[in-house]
Order: sequence, then structure tokens, then C-alpha cells
Amino acid sequence: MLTSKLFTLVLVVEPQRILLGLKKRGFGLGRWNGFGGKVQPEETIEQAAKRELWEESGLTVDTLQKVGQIKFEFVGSTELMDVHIFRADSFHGEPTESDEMRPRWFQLDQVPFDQMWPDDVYWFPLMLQNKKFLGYFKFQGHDTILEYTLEETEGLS
Ligand code: 8OG
Repeated sequence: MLTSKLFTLVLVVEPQRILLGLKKRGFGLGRWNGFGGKVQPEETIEQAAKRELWEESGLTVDTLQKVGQIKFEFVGSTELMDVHIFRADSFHGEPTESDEMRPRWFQLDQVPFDQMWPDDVYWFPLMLQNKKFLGYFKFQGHDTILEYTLEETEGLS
């Protein structure tokens, strides 16, 4: 039986550029990504998203837009990762390196997809166009997508 665990992911986007962090340890090591992690039992998903953004990048935000939800299955694991994806178009503070992430701005036409999770190239364009989406990706290891679905949606819960 499959169980699922809640995660957050926040993309900080400006008109010409996006802030990504190079993951320095653990899951996704060596890949550029947004900022996020596990939702703790006592917090809402949005609270977790703001906390993880602060812990990993040093930035705070007043509001986050929900943009997507993707479920990831890894062959051999019974735990789905249920990742809630947010976009922040304004923030307070200066991006600051943390134990987990080294932040850097990328021009929107220079997103380093070859050094990111392989599914990101599918849904980043939707996120950048402010389109909402629901997805499912099944991975073999961390590099191979065996199957996936991705659809635009009007609303997200
Ligand atoms: O706490 P930890 O760093 O292990 O949390 C995992 C983070 O990685 C969390 O923010 C969700 C995010 N994440 C996945 N899979 C993928 C993926 O395929 N693409 C992107 N961009 N982020 C992912 O768990």
C-alpha cells in the first residue's frame, strides 16, 4: 500500500530572473531547486513553505501563490512524496547561503534544467506562466522518469 508524505517547494520569481538554490546535502544533492522540505505535524502547508524558505534562503514573504501539486513515486518505495508548489513574486531580505542551499539568480531563459530534477523541465514553463497544474511522476532511481501525467487545473486545494 502507498502512503504519502507532504512536502513544500517555493520558487521565488522576478520578471527577468528566478532564485534557485544548489542543494548541498541529502535528497537532491547537487541539483538546483526551489526551497522547501517536509511539512511538520503542527503546521499548515503554507506555514511550512514559508518556514523552509526562510531556513534555506534567509528570505521572508508576505504572500505565496499556490501554483501546483505533484505526487512523486519512486520504484521500490511505498511512500509517495506529495509536493505542494508555491510561487513568490516579492520577498524581504537578501538571499543567504544556508547549510542546505547555495542560492543564485538565473535569467529565465537560462534555467539549468540539466542540473535539476528531470521533471522540472515539464512544469517550470507552466509555473512561470502562472498556470496552475497537477502532476504525477514515477521515477526509477533519481534520474529516470518511467511515466507521468501533468494537467492544468483551475483550482488547487
Ligand atoms: O527536506 P528535503 O530537502 O528532503 O525535501 C525535498 C525537497 O525537494 C522538497 O522541497 C520537495 C522537493 N522535490 C522533490 N522532488 C522534486 C522534483 O522532482 N523536482 C523539484 N523541483 N523538487 C522536488 O521532493
